[in-house]
Amino acid sequence: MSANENTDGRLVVVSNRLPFTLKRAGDSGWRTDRSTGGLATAMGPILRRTGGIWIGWSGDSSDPQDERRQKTLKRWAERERYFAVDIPAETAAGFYEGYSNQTLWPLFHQFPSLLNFKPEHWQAYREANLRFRDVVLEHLRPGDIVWVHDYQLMLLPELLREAVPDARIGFFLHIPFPSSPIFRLLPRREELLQGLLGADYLAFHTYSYLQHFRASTLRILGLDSRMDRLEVGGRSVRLDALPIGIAPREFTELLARDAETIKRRDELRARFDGRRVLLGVDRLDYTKGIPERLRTFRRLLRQTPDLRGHVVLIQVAVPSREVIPMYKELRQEVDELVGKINGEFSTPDWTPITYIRRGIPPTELAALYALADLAWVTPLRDGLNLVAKEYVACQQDGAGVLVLSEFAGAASEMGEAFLVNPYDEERTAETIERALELPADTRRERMSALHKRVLRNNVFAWGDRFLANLREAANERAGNFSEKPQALPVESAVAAFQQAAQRRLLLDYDGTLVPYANRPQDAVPPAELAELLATLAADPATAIAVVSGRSRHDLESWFGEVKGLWLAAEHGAIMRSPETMRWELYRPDYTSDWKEQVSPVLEHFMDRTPGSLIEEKEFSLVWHYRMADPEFGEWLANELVSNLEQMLADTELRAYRGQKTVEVKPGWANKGEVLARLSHSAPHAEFCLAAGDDRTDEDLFARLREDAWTIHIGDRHTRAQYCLANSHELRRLLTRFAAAGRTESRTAG
Ligand code: ADQ
Repeated sequence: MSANENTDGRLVVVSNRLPFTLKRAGDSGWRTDRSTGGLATAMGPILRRTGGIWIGWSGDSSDPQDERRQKTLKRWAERERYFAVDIPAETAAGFYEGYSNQTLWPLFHQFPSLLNFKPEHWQAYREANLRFRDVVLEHLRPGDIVWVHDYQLMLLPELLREAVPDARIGFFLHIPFPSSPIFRLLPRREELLQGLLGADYLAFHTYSYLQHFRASTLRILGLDSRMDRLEVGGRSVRLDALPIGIAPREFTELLARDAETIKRRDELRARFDGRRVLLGVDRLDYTKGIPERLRTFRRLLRQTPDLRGHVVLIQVAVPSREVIPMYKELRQEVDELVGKINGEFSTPDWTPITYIRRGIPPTELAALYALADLAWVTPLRDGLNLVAKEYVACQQDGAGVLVLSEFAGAASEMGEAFLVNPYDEERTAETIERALELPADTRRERMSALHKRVLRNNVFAWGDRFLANLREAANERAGNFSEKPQALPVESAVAAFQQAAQRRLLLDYDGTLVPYANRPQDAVPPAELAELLATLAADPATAIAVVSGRSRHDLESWFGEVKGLWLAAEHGAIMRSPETMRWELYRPDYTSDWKEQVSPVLEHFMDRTPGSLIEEKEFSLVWHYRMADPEFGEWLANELVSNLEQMLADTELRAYRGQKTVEVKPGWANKGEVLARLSHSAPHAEFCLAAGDDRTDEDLFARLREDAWTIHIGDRHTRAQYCLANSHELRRLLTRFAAAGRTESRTAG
């Protein structure tokens, strides 16, 4: 069985850590610590259903030869199907504390000044990714689906793809993807992007991360993409925004049925009776905005004396990554701030901040979430933030308030929260004060909308969607894209042409029927080309169309006299049928008002690029840079497309990279659409051939039947089944067709 068949296959989850952690238990042996959390909860049922496995680092790098250690890991494998990757201590340090958490983490969270890069950390990162690859390969079976998680394993998709070209691979990034000017600062940025592009399906929490990723692949690798896909190495990579959810019942069940949780909640309620409880729950990480929160709280108490004695902030912070100096400093800073604020405001019967610096068990956490009047979730930057969702899940019929940072990915789907900019401590304090004063009904209304959404968009729905999309993407790749098109078997093509009673030929112009010229106006067809097309078009059994991005004026002046020839100009936005000889608009209501806004942008690029020029057509504007310095031209073209994409995001216009061009045109002006309108000519054509050389022709190839002869001119990656080296070869083929048509009509006559 091939890995591409649409079978359900086993799921192979790969993440830095397993749901289990291996810990030394004194001299007596080894202990297994279990970590809970949405991902483990969500993957559990899917892994059981698919007979799947989970691969990750054990968390320990000491004594791999120790027998008792090996026994423990063997037990994990047998009982849970968790397979541990062993990483030597030095590699683990460079990989985890080094490149992952001192290079990628700060940069991806928009803290470039905290970036610390060492070449040996990069080596360790690569080495660790290779070790993960080896363990995956050890277990991978045909038909399996591999789901790689997060920033520690960004090289893994490509490493797997090289080893098993038809593997089905998905990747989910749990942290933000930074904007491209920031991503560009990253040492080894190219390798990371290439690593990710080994996947069939790449998903992020939000559309803005996805956009940032696209901008980076465009600017750094020069790869053009659409919103939901990118083509690379003859493969298609599907892109998506898919925010993770939580397993709400992990919390709601505790509150509904677990005696200990209910008791704890009631105790806490009694203890804080008459006071409003504000709650922060975070890993102790500089991205979570804890000092900013504490300072904001201090400001609140300073400016509103009435609140003193009536509010408390419970801040729970679990220490993490403590070997990294930054984290140690943060811990100190938070300790000091809490001390100062409590020192400044405490009274014998009230302490403003209750600070818990450790992880707390789920029962306690659920009780706190149910208790809190306000959850204060204000990271400076956060991929998504699960705490926001966990709090909302515990507020069934509650009147709790969620104050959420606009820089948390969760903000993009939690519009009913009170969104704040955590750097603006003054306004955040105001928002908190205002939120606390709102009538309970208003608070309940906002919370209820959030609550329903958190329950519905849960982690199970997320996992199912990820896997369904990944399967679809992998199947599509296997089906649609030939890794390399074959050289056209010319004799077979001529024979098929000759035997067919009806034929249809769709031919691009520039780069296909004629070679490119430096200036578009110089690519004039030689007289024999018009004659050749005329000979082909004269045969009633053959419908033939020139389908070009050129203006109707160009096509008309070159081929206007050729009888029987279809002309499709501006990528099909306007067509002329050989019967009526009239040009017809695809969208009669089209207006070109948009050009006023887009022109200045293109002009700006033209001014910066000696040798480049702008061409205006009815439906599009094109920036040509064929004569510009090649590298500079490519670099600017990437930048231009990226700027235009942001500018045109809400319009029907799109920016496309062609052969040394950037073209802005309506999305519906596309060659794929031409086909529908041609179908009444030669409706029963058994022989259908399309030839083209650039991206716009791929739309046409994608729409054609599987038995069509799709021919790419050149050597780029393509959907086409066949290729020819250049326009001369294509014209030679067409000349053979013309001759074959004549022989046949002589025979018939
Ligand atoms: P994290 O950075 O770990 O996750 P977050 O999404 O808030 O951030 O998840 C933290 C988890 O730890 C929550 O489930 C929370 O309940 C728990 N937790 C935090 N402090 C605790 C404490 N003191 N005691 C017990 N439990 C505590 C990364 C990304 C996020 C993204 C997730 C999931 O950084 O942006 O939301 O992955 O994709």
